[in-house]
Amino acid sequence: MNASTLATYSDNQSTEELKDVLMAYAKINKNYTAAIREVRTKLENLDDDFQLLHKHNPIHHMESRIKSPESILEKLQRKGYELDSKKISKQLLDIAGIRVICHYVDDIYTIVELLKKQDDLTVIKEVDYIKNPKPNGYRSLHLVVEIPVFFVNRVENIPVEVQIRTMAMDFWASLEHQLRYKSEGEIPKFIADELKECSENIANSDLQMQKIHSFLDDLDRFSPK
Ligand code: 0O2
Repeated sequence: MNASTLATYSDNQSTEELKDVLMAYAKINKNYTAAIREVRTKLENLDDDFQLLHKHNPIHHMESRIKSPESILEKLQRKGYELDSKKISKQLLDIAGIRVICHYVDDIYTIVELLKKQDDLTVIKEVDYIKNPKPNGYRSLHLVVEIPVFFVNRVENIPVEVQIRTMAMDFWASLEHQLRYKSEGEIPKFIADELKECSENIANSDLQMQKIHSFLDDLDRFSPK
């Protein structure tokens, strides 16, 4: 927690309350880090096994993060939720996040299907921004999965948001994010229009690349060993 967040808190709360908030975040950080580890391991195992069976890694790379205290507080406020560490895991489903960057669009749906087959993992939310892109052009597939994490004397079901997208979609999203951050939320219209056009070009290129890759697969399958 940074100095300004602490300052906002310390203005309004007693030392005891402040200590509680810090303890709650330390616990959140530890528990959600454990949940990320579990889901990452599942994804790594799937990627390795897929490579062995199909000579292709669906996953290019992964990134993960725990939501910062500022971001947690901002979202709680925006959604009108009170700060209660016991309710937080039901209210905010994206405290733990993993971003899975795939080579091809088909890889995204392969990963989703393989995750859904794992019976210790429950998909509690699925939003397909690839089939239904956001109006600004954002494309990605979002899942929230709940994973049981075994601690010393208890098991906790912890939600983890998994964002799955191609490298091209990721490239677009990071540029759009930077622009939004730099322009404090309001991207000028002419840039927003260009971004939208880029998103459509990228979607077409992703499909073309997918087609070429499938052709490569066919060549491999039919070429004499
Ligand atoms: P961060 O830093 O990535 O954690 P919400 O909008 O959060 O109230 P919901 O339904 O969880 O509610 O949102 P959504 O839109 O399904 O997914 C939220 C996350 O998806 C965002 O997290 C981004 O990571 C990503 N995302 C969604 N829309 C866009 C977009 O238009 N551009 C980019 N670049 N990313 C997007 P956070 O919370 O914004 O932040």
